[in-house]
Amino acid sequence: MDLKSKKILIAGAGISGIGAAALLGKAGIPAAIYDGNEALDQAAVVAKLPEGMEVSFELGEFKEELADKYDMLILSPGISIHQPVAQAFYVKNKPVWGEIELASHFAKGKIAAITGTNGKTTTTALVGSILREYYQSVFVVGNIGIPFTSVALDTTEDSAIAAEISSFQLETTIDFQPEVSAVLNVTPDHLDRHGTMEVYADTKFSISKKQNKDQVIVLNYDDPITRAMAEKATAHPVMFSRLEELAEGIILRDDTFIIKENGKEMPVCTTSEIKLLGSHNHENILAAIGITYYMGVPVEKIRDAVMKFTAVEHRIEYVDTVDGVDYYNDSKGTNPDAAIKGICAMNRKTVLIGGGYDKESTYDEWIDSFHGKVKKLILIGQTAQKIATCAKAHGFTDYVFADSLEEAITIAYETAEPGEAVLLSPACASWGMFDNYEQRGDIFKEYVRNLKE
Ligand code: UMA
Repeated sequence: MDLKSKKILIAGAGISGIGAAALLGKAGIPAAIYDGNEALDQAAVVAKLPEGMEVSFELGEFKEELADKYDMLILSPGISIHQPVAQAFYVKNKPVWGEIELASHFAKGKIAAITGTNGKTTTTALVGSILREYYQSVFVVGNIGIPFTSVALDTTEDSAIAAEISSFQLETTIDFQPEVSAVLNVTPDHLDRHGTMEVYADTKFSISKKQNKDQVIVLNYDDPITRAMAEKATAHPVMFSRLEELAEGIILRDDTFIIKENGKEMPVCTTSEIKLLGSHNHENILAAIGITYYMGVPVEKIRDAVMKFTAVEHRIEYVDTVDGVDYYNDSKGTNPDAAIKGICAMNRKTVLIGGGYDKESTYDEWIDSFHGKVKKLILIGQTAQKIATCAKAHGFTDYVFADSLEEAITIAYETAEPGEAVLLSPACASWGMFDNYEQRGDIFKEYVRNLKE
């Protein structure tokens, strides 16, 4: 499709929308930006766009006429395909693309695309590090916070791209065709947006919908939902397992990560040689080994990169020790399943800060994972009461409410004793109190450091 002849409307003036506008600007294509925020700082948006770019704004409540005025829509991931802005274009049979579709229209090189409920940021960052051991030109993009559109024009035929892709972004992919895709796991998340687990899992699987049999989809054998995807896949499925001795695939046998292919075994490294903690990270490593091996990286290069790799920011990240108490930032624990991994990684009594935006999750398994390890639960945000009710039903009553993250940290500081830990691992999204989980994690870290002053 020739975009130059199209009148394009971009919906959402956040990281993704600005990335899309900048890409169009660099490609010499004018664009208009729609945002629901009437008070949007237009000058701040223009300052982030290429100099002299032709851009106009449509702000406030969406008007149907805009779908007549424009030929196609580029939708930010935070806006669902069911919202009026997207529906207005769909009913007129006008194309609706997202960041990933737009970027891949311009990008060259090989793409490794990673999705899953949990572990996708760590796995994508690790995949990027491994690719850098072998490829000269590597880009790490997507839901990880760097829009794919921002680098699409810098890629060449020799580039390798590691893209973290959320279910929101997968709603608007059409011809996107990665060389290697991966679905790490699927557990309940974002059900307020996708409605049912079936729709959510299908959206995740659509990462592979345009792949052919010469391309690869890496899947988690230990997760029944992703295991079943192998049967429907048009790409060649490669399984990884932390628990089973598979005949083919990527496995963890005792303490060794092994690639098994065509009856051949290739050991990569052992758990004692790596810096990442926790069994969930062993799964991320298995996936990253599979993804990069099928992106053509030699085993010894994979080994070197895996051994060097350390944790990513906001994921069970050690912040500081204050008066003998260790503080950990797990702001990336945005759903109960991710937050369970945060608790499991703690090896002592922990004061836990949880709660946030309501994604209609259930918290039963998260509460059950406390196992006498959680000394006190400090609840913030929209879900505080819902979590408290659930905790009570599971016999856990050591909870208190706080009006802000700052107040929660003060309570945690007063509660935790030397040798114990304080963990921010909310089991909820940050929205409503913060712009995103990064901001929540950064503010947590700032408050913790202030405790020392
Ligand atoms: N807006 C509207 N109407 C709406 C919703 C939003 O006009 O109904 C406008 C807002 O006023 C704002 C803009 O849209 O100006 C925000 O757009 P956005 O919510 O799509 O956020 P971006 O800043 O563009 O960041 C997005 C992703 N955010 C979401 O999916 C919510 C970022 O993922 C991603 O890093 C970035 O694009 C680059 O790809 C964040 C995220 O929370 C990390 N992801 C979810 C997750 O990981 O669970 C999916």
